[in-house]
Amino acid sequence: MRVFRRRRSSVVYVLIGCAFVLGVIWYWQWGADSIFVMTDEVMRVRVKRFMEYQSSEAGRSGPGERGEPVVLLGEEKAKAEVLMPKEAFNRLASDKISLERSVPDVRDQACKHIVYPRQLPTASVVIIFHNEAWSPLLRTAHSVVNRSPPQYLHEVILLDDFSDKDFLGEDLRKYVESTWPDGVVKIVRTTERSGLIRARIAGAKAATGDVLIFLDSHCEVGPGWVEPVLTRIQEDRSAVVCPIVDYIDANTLQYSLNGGYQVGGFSWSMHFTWENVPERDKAKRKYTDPVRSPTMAGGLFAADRKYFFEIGAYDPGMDVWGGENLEISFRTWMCGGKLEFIPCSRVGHIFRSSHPYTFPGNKDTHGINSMRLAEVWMDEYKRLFYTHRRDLLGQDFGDISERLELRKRLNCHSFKWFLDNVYPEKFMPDENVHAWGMVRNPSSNLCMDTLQKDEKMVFDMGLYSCQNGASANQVLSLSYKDELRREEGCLDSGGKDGDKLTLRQCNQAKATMKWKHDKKKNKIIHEQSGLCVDVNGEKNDGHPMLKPCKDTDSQIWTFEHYLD
Ligand code: UD2
Ligand code: MN
Repeated sequence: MRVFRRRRSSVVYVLIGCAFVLGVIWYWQWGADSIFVMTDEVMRVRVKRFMEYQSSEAGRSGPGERGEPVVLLGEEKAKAEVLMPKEAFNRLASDKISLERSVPDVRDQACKHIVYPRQLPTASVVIIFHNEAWSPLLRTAHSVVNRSPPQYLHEVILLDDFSDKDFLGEDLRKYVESTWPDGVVKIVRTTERSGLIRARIAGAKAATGDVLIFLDSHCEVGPGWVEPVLTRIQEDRSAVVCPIVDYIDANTLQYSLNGGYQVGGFSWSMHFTWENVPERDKAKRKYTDPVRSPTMAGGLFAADRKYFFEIGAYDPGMDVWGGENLEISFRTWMCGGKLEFIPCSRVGHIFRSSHPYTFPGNKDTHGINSMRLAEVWMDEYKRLFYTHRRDLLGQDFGDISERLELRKRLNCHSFKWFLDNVYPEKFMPDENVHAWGMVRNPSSNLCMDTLQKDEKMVFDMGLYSCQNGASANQVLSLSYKDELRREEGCLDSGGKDGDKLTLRQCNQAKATMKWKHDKKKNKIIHEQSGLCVDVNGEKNDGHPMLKPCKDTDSQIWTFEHYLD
């Protein structure tokens, strides 16, 4: 028995040895050559195709070329209007435009003169989609292939998150295989609806290039978009970087420049916001330099592939949509990385007013995902999130133990560190203020209330029965700068008898936005005019207004909390 086993194993060794020797001979004779000839040939074809597109781009003609708007008329217009609410963008207009249309070069002049290194890491562009329409999806893929030099484009991964539209099955496969026979564009499919967060993780796992670049499935990249991104990550592998997001109009598909010079912030209700670049960052840099940003919008960004996984990829416990953008932002900063916008890299995105897909179980995934984010990363500041989302208190947000372990393992900073060091401009409604909470007129038991108006708009502050701290609409702060404010909006007034209190973007230079209040007299005085805030007989849904100061109950106001 033993003899037999020994004899069998020696036969195996001899066979392995022979196979190895034959392998070496084959590789030496033909292998190396044939491998290199193959890749050279593929690259040659790709470079040729790229050059052809580049040289023909300026001369292209047809609807929507150079990013121009497509305006439908008559019957087509009527048909488009019926489709719009369902698809949340004008598919008929989009279908009229070539999948390879040209877009305007909206970069700053200075960007065009930068010489980037010849040797750069390669990119895997991951485009996730669920039931995306045909033309925006393929226009995204074509724009990436046509405008990324082939030596830097390792692959484009179309990550299908379990779409159930027929044309995204076989038709898509055939189109991709016949259009890009070299395999540069690949389709990877999830086997269940994963939501955009887990879909991105799946895409990242399938990728093999040096750098991951994520895009939504309705984008068009601009000329020279990829080189500045790869250059920055080559310089610093801990930089997670975002292109500037230009606008593609959902109705006309017009590509237009995002002229704002802005970075990302957030609201305490855990929504992404755009903020002007702080003066301190403007002063020490050229326009073309990367600009640091506290947060990212979410869809369009790049990271070193290995680094992306080292700092925890995404929270796989997050569903469908929302919250992941602030989670990756806070985590990147708190765990030793940095987040930046690259002004010379531009990518257009179709901004849609609603989601053209379902949310399984009709769950508020933004709310629940944000709970996970707040519980793992925001320490005591999660209170400010729950002030806005009291409805979520007590809801099940699943198991977060692995994310807490990740935070420990990476030895990440506290959220306070993030606020102090990365986002010192962020206003905290209940810290470093004289008073905050409900602003109440005791005799009427009415409180100042936003009446749920959209705080990005300008509107008059309202009055509503006090909700005993249960309504985020009634939280106001009296800041050290004598503002009466919400997160971003401050109360302003013309200063005449009967004027209402208008909430608009805070502006410290405006004297009409300064208010005085002292605990003893309990009046709120408009500094510039010397008039007092008065309930003036208004009821629920009414408005407080300015009146000459006098000794009356309707001018008494108390804050819920006083801090000094
Ligand atoms: C923004 C981001 C988006 C994401 C989201 C917050 C930009 C330009 N877009 O919303 O990327 O960060 O904020 O979560 O910053 N998708 C799936 N599976 C799903 C649902 C969506 O694959 O279950 C795909 C979808 O087809 C699209 C992408 O995820 O390509 C983002 O979805 P969106 O375009 O509806 O999100 P958007 O732009 O409103
Ligand atoms: Mn999108």
